[in-house]
Amino acid sequence: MTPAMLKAALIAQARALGFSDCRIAPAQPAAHRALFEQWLAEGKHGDMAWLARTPERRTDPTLVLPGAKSVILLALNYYQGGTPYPQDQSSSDSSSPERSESSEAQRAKDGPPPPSSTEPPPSSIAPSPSPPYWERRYSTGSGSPATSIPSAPPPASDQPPSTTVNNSKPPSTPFRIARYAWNNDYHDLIESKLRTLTDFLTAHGGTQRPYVDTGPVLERDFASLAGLGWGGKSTMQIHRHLGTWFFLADILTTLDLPPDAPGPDRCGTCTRCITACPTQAITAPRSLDARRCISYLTIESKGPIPIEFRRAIGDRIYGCDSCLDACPWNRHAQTSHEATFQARTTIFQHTLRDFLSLTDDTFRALFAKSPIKRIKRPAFLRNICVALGNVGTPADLPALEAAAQDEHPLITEHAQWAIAEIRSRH
Ligand code: B12
Ligand code: SF4
Ligand code: SF4
Repeated sequence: MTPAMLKAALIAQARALGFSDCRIAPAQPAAHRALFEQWLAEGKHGDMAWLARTPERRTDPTLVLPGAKSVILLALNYYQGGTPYPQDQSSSDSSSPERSESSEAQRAKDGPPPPSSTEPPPSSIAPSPSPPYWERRYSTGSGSPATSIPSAPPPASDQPPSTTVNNSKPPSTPFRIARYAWNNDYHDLIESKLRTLTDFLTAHGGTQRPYVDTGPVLERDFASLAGLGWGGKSTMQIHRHLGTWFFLADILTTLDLPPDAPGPDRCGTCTRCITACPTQAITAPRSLDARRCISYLTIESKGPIPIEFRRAIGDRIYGCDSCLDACPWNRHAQTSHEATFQARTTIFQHTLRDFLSLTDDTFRALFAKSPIKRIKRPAFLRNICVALGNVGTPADLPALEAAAQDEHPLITEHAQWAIAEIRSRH
């Protein structure tokens, strides 16, 4: 089999496994490794010491897998709509997430839709009996692409589609959890898919290392090199068809596969993500100070949340999607077919106050297989207290007063802060 044939077979397998895109970068030092090193030197990784442990390996795949020739980049769509409550999908799922206005009112604000385009789908995914979503969406039903496209995919221009993004919270959610954590942990699902691809490559003589942010690889840097989207000003990797709502996975391989070409930066003059960030964590285009990021503060940081950020966290209890919600390229995001990412009802039927009564055991049971389980009860209840401090009412005070007696000092201190915040408001 020639390298080109092997690549085509790999892409077909990736698609059959549910990946939305699969592209190849040469295994060479990361293009923006100097930026990564500077970021570490400035301490912007905060307490994530593991990021600074072996920067030379993280920026050079041949040090992770000696003899590596190619980095295979894979994208898996996890978008499940604008709200975890299916009954609310009709008002918020159609184009931009987190819209609380009717789509008609929103359209009036947005102005005309983007120009119709016949731009082809990403070239690295070749046609197959099960076409990817963008072909299905625009197909006539016979499996062949439609000649007239009813609603346009993102324009080919280097400017983002023009749209007004309503950044208010989705209807009737008493709290916000980042979409990627609405249900099961993506690592388990993606790792099993990567094993299938790795077995296939091994059978063709390759040695592989598969990762889904589980290894020292600057995934977004290699994704940009392979043309799997571009590095947005929010630092999110953006794909013309998926927006930002996809996970990245990669496989280092000793097989020499034909690389894909990088694509253009399509952020243009837009700066919506920077404006939308509640904590000004995006300190400059493509530069994020993790210590200010709500995702870091509510997930990665194990200690107390600095007072200066508590109010800005609002009702977010795990992660943050604000710079993603603000991105106009998400206007065309399509719902993922992976049912494992659909919001878990048992989590979303809770009120903020209910979470305060979780014990270690009930916490583990509620968040079994969820990424939230990883932060453990004390950090989760810390987050709940911050959210209650921001959106709670006097009715929440008895539950907070009980939490203020918790044996874990992290919970106690945040509960006391929340009580003082509610009392100062009422
Ligand atoms: C540490 C980490 C975090 C940290 C730090 C994030 C950060 N921006 O650095 C925290 C906890 C804050 C975080 C938050 C989130 N994360 Co995170 N995170 C990671 C992790 C494990 C490492 C990232 C890293 O190395 N950061 C260091 C900085 C310097 O690197 P970088 O951000 O990747 O930036 C490089 C590229 O942007 C590259 N680059 C690429 N193209 C271009 C183009 C130009 C012109 C330039 C100048 C640079 C450039 O240059 C930079 C330096 O090399 C990756 C997985 C991985 N192995 O990469 C997931 C990952 C980046 N996270 C992911 C997700 C989903 C999130 C959240 C959305 C979760 C949430 N909803 O709460 C937020 C988003 C916040 C944000 N705006 O980035 C996904 C992103 C997928 C995507 N489409 O981009 C990843 C890839 C995990 C995965 N396997 O899918 N994360
Ligand atoms: S995830 Fe939230 S806090 Fe972090 S950079 Fe994006 S908008 Fe800012
Ligand atoms: S919101 Fe940010 S990432 Fe998205 S197009 Fe605008 S500048 Fe780029």
